[in-house]
Amino acid sequence: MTRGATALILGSLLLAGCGGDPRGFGASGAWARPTPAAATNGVVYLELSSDTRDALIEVDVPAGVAAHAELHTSDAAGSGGHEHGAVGSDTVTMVQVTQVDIEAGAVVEFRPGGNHIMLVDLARPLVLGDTFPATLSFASGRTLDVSVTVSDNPPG
Ligand SMILES: [Cu+2]
Repeated sequence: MTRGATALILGSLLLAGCGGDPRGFGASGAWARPTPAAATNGVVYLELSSDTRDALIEVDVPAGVAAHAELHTSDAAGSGGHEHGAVGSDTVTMVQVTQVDIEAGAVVEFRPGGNHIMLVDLARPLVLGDTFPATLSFASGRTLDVSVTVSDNPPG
């Protein structure tokens, strides 16, 4: 093996180790908090990445899970939003958004206190350990099917 090849391999390992490799188009780590019996809304979190600039514009879940799903984010201005009291210990003001942008090669995290997918009019409570499918639609026309796990904490 030549010195040049060795340097190339080392360089690749370093990139991977630092997470410097641009991530491809995908979704990972989808989870939802369990909901109390009386709750009408649920919240889904995940990580999105895209090789090109894109935007998440719609989320669909089966009717057996919820009537529909909305994209929400935290409302820094604190006005015009709704409050989530049942989904966590804290009450946070949130607003609905029409899309969540993803820069090329970037990762966008949906997590408590920030972006989230809101399940509206749950058909039944989300029970710890359950899984359900969701389809993510993007501005580019691409879609992703993910499996959401009901959990108290993010996976991993
Ligand atoms: Cu919300």
